[in-house]
Amino acid sequence: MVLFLCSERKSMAEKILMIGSNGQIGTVLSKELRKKYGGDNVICSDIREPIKSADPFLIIDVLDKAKLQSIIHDHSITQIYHLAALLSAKGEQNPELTWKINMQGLLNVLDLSVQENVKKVFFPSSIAIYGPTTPKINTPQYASFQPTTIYGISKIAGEMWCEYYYKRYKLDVRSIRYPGVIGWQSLPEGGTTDYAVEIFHAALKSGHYDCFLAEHTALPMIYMDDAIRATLELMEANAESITVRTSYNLVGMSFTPGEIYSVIKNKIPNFTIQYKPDFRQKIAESWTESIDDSYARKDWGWKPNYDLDKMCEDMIAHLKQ
Ligand code: AKB
Repeated sequence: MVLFLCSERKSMAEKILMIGSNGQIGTVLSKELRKKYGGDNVICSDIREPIKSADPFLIIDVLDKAKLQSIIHDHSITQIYHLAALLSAKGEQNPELTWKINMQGLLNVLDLSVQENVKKVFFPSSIAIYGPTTPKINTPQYASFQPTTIYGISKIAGEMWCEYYYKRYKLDVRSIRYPGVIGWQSLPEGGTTDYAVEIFHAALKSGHYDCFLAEHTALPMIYMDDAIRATLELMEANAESITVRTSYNLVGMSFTPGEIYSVIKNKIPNFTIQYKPDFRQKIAESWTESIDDSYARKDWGWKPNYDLDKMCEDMIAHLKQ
């Protein structure tokens, strides 16, 4: 009877919980979800209050399982977007804490989703799962993945847990391996691909950028608009069309710091750059340069809209405003 009421209630309206909504992707994705499902139906949450308030908002530490359970239960949550994680560069400064937040946090979400009858879960994976044994060009969906960072290790393990929960408990978990995400709306924090956002702010503010990666280091990237659209398209796809239950390869473009610098310089002629690679260079070198995302294209119709030129134009136009 209780189960019946529960599933009946959940078929009436979506109630979404986003965990880690203050981050680079969460800030933008939560707004899009609110447009789609209605403001009151998307509960944002993080361990700190956001800079700009976004009601309804709750303080949640994903490691506090009891509190998380009562929130999922009391709000009759039907979908969870679990975005809370420490990224590649910051993760290396505290591997134990990174493992705890990234891994235990995900396990709490998966476990409670089964217990509380949550219909769908989104888990962001990353290009950080790739490593020195992974083919660097056109990286296939299935290959050898031996990541070198604790962030990458937590993401590949997380992917396996998602597939396990899908197979064992029929939990509808969906996931994307995000490349570096570039957007004007929010700032990334603690990642290796952060340079590709910082460079725009520096170009417009001071006209100079000290780049922490070397000039010729190519990495896969995606513009925020494409990343958000991909996430929503994946979450709305028919469950039968999803053939990958670990995480989908996905890419918008690939470029080096030298290449993005010259596109920006075309638009801001006095812009200068100096390459000062630090510990993040080694992380970037362990990742791949370009990605084969044909599974995402075939299964749910993925197609990026932005290449390097179009992205730079849009970024500069928005940041100038
Ligand atoms: C990072 O650089 O750590 C992230 C990522 C690629 O997941 N942006």
